[in-house]
Amino acid sequence: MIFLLSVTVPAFAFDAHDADAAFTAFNTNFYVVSHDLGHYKKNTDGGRSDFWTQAEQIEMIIDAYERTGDAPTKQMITESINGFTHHFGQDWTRNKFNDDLIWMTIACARGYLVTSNTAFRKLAKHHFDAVYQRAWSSSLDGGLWWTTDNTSKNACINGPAALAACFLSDICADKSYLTKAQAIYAWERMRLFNPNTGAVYDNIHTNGNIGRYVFTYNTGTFIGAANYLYKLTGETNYLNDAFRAADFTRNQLAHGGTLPAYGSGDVAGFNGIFLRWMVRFVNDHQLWQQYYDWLAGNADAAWKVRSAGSLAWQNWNSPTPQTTLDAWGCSSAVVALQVIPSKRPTEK
Ligand code: 7K2
Repeated sequence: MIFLLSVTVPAFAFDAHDADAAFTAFNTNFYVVSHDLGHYKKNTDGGRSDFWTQAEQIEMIIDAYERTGDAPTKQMITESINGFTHHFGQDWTRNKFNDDLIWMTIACARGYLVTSNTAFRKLAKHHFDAVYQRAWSSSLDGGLWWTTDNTSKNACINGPAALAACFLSDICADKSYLTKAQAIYAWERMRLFNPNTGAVYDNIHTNGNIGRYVFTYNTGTFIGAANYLYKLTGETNYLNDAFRAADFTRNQLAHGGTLPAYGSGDVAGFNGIFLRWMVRFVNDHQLWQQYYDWLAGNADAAWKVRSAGSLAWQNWNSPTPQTTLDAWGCSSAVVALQVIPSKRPTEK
């Protein structure tokens, strides 16, 4: 019976109802709330998503809210940030991963923007400041260390931190954060970005060795930071960088089609992060003619692999298996359906 169900899921193109259905199914399977404290499970068997994947799933809720403006979704943003601080505390600096703190900083800054809850802004400011203080150094000509072990400077901290500083410049009305955002971005561009190809390399070790592999979450946050810095400064060089990284992702990482089929673990949700910042860039500059077909093709591919229960895992080339599924892996498809418009927007 389960076998029959699994082969009779129709393969329709996605529409706005599908975006609702994807978010609802995800929450049915993974969301836990009690006493107004929310969190996402680790997988369909239970557990709890860890620090940074929990933070990124809060961003997914914010993506859904930004699409619909639904009051229950807004409530979930508050519940899940409160659930996070109930579990991890109000000060996260015992966690040695600077990137972890910054992912949640971005979630809190965005959470503040949509709820006006100043406690969320305070969390964002406190943790950005703590990371900047402990992680910026002149070693390797600047940039932020990935962890407090100070052994490498990675794209996964510098791109998100540049973004976080842009958000803080806005929400704290404090231009010193813009200065920091520009410095962090300039360092990442100098050390980890290849302006000829658009590649955003993963990291540089203290010995100068560069990890030249490129993940979609790193091109995504680089595009997000470049786009935000353009918005705050009007400098067109930032936009040129964003185009380069976008085209590298489309042409080299996705080969013009479906984003990479990542395995399980931390990598499983990388494409959702890419799409969130990529679509923001496309929308801000009305680049739909250039990118809509590719983006919508990805949302379509993500939705087509869904299970009978409407969960879609992270490999958008292959049907979602009837096994234990990780929430983090299933979150990329949900993000795709929230941020990519189901109808081609008419360019303004
Ligand atoms: O090596 C870093 C990064 O440069 C690389 O892109 C990814 C690939 O792996 C790590 S970042 C993953 C960490 C995030 N913070 C929480 C840690 O548990 C996790 O290892 O996946």
